[in-house]
Amino acid sequence: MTEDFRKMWEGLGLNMKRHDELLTALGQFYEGIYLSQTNRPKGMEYFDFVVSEVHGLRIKELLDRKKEGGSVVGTFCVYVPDEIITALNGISVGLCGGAQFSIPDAEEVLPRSICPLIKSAFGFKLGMICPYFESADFLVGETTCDGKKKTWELLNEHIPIYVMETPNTKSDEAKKLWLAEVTKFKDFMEKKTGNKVTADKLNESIKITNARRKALERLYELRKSNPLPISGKDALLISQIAFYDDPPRFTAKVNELCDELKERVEKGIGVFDKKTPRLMISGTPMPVPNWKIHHIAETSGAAIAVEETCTGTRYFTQPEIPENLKTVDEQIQAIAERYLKINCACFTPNDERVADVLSIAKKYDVAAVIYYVLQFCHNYNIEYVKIEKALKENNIPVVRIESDYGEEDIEQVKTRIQGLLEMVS
Ligand code: BJ8
Repeated sequence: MTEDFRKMWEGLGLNMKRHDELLTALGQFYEGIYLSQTNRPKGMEYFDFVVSEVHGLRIKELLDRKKEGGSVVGTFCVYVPDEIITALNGISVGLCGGAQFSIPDAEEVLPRSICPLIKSAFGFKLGMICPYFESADFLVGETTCDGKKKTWELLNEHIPIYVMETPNTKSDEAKKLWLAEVTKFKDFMEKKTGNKVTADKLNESIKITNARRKALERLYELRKSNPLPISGKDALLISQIAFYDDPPRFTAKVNELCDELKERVEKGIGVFDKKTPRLMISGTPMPVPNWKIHHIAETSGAAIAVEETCTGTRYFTQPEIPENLKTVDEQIQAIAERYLKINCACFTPNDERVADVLSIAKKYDVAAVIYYVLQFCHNYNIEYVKIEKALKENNIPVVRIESDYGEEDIEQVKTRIQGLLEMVS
């Protein structure tokens, strides 16, 4: 099978030397971070398998779907409506980069002083390293931050990218703009795929996407228990995999895992001692393989109970889209409304996010918060001021950690997390 995969990667035009190096590094990294954990739920075996096959079987599935007339659509933000992509026989794959590996490739072109998530993704394309990028027919970007929207212009020189204009406010005018953008995206997708959206197809894809979010919500509900039935690291991995695995299969596997976790909760079985301080992470998303903060925290005497990030609660907490609307217009309206409820720091003002952080911290009974900012992300960095104030007023200690994907600051991050833990013990 490996020989077949090699042929597949060569067929995609990957830089095989760099790709081999990446796979080796990823395998070693994963082993050290994930397989070293003890008392993991049995249901994690599926997710370990997905990681081991991340460039193999899943890529083969994507290419097989393309042969049958499907399109692979690369995305970078939870604002891009998966429902529309799925209804048009598309497969959405999240392409945000979480690896240091591709950053030197990006820095050949991009300034160094921009967010590592953008550089990592851009570097994967530039270096021809990632089979997801090379499988994608086209990409969908958004204008959520300056770094992204200017990078799309450069990425477009390598692969076609359609850009959705995401508003900066949630005013009535912004709602109209967003509805128009979602409608335009549907029209674009129809033209690009040669398919036509029908209410039936859209209801079907709404059901698939709702089910995936509900499964994640169930997983997070179980993380409210003490002791925690699953580590934060494992929960993060599941959220990351949600962005590229086959949605119905992913949903079934998360639900199977949740059945096991429910049993653990009933029997009082946990992965950490009951007295381990529970922490929340709030801030920028953590795409694969960014497991840095979780790993440092959970090997420093803390347990991560919840993430208020787009690889966490921001992905699934908005109200469900109704599954039985009669017309495409009503469905598009409902999709636009649902997505505009995501409280990303790109909005101003954004008091809803401050309220979310407080309420999540309380619901998950956390002792403290790690506010995580990817270097050079001004939106999340500046928003910290309000979040810190609100948390402090509620006697919830918080530390801001601004970091990248490198290893240079690991000791410093560890010291800061240990300092936070001293405050709560
Ligand atoms: S909805 S958080 S996925 S934009 S790329 S803003 S880290 S400087 S990712 Fe995001 Fe959508 Fe918002 Fe969520 Fe900052 Fe980096 Fe920009 Fe980033």
